Amino acid sequence: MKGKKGTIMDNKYTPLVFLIIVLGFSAVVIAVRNMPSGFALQSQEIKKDSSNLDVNAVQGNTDGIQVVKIGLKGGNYYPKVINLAYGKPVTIQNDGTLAGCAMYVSQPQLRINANFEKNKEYTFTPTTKGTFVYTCSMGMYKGTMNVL
Ligand SMILES: [Cu+2]
Repeated sequence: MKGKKGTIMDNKYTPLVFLIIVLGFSAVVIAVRNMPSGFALQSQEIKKDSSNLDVNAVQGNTDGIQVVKIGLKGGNYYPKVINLAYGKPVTIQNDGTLAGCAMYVSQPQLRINANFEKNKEYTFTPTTKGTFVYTCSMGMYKGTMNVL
């Protein structure tokens, strides 16, 4: 007389059913979170076609200032790699394709904290040599700066 058999079955399997639901939900969350990296991989393949443009860098050099235009292409900043001379001022400009959080360019080691929503350009002087990944405010768009 421990109640209906069905109720006992329910009690026994309820945690299992709950676990399956949680695992299923987790799988969906993981799949969605991996989507941006899928796009990034895709964009890297596209960029192979124009690989010499990727390692571009300074588009202008006026009055000793290195002028670099950056934008968004295939889910990351473009050009993919920017080579900069150490100790000389750099002016970063928006090529017109920056949007949303990509307007906020950040690189703590180089003390870059640009806001292209508010300003047309951003000037800084690289005083640390090395390779630095810069990102948007959320860390989702990426680009590389080499200070040589
Ligand atoms: Cu972002």
